[in-house]
Amino acid sequence: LISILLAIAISSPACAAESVWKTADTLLPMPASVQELPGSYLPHSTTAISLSGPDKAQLKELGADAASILRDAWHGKVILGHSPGQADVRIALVADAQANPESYELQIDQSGISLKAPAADGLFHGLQTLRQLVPPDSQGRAIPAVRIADAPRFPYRGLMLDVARHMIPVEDIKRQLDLMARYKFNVLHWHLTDDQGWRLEIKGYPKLTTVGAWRKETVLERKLSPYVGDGKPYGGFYTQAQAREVVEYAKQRHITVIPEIDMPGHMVAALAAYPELGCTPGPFEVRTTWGVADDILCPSEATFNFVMGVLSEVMEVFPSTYIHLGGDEAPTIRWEQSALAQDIIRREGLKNEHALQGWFLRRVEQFVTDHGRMIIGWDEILDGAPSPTATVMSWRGMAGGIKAAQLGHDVIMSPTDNVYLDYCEGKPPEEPDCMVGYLPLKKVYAFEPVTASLTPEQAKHILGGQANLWTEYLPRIDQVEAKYWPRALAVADVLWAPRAARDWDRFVKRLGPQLVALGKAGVHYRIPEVEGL
Ligand code: TNX
Repeated sequence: LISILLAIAISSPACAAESVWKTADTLLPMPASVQELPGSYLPHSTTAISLSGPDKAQLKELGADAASILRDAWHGKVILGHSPGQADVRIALVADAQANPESYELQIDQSGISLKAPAADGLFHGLQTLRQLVPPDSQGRAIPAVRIADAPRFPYRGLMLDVARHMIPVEDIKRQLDLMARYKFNVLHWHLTDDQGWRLEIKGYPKLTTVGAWRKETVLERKLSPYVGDGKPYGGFYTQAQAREVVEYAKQRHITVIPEIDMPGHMVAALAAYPELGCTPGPFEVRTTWGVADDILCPSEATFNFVMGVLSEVMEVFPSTYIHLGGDEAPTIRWEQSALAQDIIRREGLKNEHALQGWFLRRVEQFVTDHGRMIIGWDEILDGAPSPTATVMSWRGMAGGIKAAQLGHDVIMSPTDNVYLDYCEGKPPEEPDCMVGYLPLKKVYAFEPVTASLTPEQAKHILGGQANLWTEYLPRIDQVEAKYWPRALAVADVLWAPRAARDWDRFVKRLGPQLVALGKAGVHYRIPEVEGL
């Protein structure tokens, strides 16, 4: 009986459906549409690639990417520059001003592989999908024929990395960029400054890195208290040349690096270097404890000059449309006590210190927009009447983002509840190196940037989402990687795949091959405690 049932199963249409899932179940993020075709493609010992389209320089880069994917997979010879008629792999840029530049179509059939897109972004994403269909060392294996038509659900798909609390070497950042690209993230939000360290060289303000990049002790504290230091100094910074290198490396992977210079709070490292920027005389020390500091920038003309000087250099290094100005967790106590701050409040007819923070940020925003850029701020900026052109990053849950979208701001959703990857993945206290809060993989996968409380018009303001990694408890790169991976894969899927494709069990299935891939790449990922994996 069993063999009869098996025979029926193999020859029945259900079996065809099964192989659709086979292809789709290897892909992450899930494409917008995956359609099974009859047959398969068996690679030859030599693979010829054709490249067609207007932008030769871009095509050359993409051709090199394709060749490296196919060599890793099949270990055969790969030749670039054939005519499409003779090629096994046909890559084409087909300009279409109406189409989403990140979209692509990938078809595999007996005749080979064809990938086309309206822009280089789409071709690049298509190659990442191809990499998953032809994983490393899969020589001799036929690829089931399939047609994939794909485009992201959201245009902004980000990961944030905090290098202020712990310095992360350039090589390790590059490695995260490699992984991000594979899963179609397109933004790295680089948190470069905080109370515990200033990490970017600023030529006009050298003390930011001679003084502000170094703290007295390596911090060993387990939680917010009690504090334990080991007595050894800790620090480091990126030269502008290194930062440019990261920007360029990201660009080659179709990722934009958005720098954050957090102000007016989270600025104690800068105050340690230039105490005259504070409301009290100081001296200040680069902090060796975590949490929120009372000392913030004073809204003086000296501070504006400083901020403009810093941002001028930042904008030279980072070509991103957006510059992140922070704006989170700025206690008002110093401004309440400051004659200078109170004078501005009176002069400008402001209601209180929150309104003063709004005034401060609007003035800085003006400087940024005068340079043709736009700003992002954490959701606290809503307390100070931000200009409508400011994009709001909602971290204290979704409420700030919802309110911002209702007010007409663009929004990036980044709520602690779902996407704070510094929170514990294991049940506390099993994990020593995490922030309080329990965030297992399934809860990350439940992240939904668009809520029912938004009208379709308001929902258009939700540009996407971002997962944040604060590094208070993560001095080593293996710890950083274990916090990102694989939970960032859930974020990647949520932000790329159509809403209707959300399915936990199938996600778990699709995760399997990706964990194998992460393992092969030597990533220190954390094995999630998930049933059915
Ligand atoms: C809040 S999220 C912060 C960070 C901390 C983080 C820890 C945000 C804008 N500010 O300074 O590192 O919590 O989870």
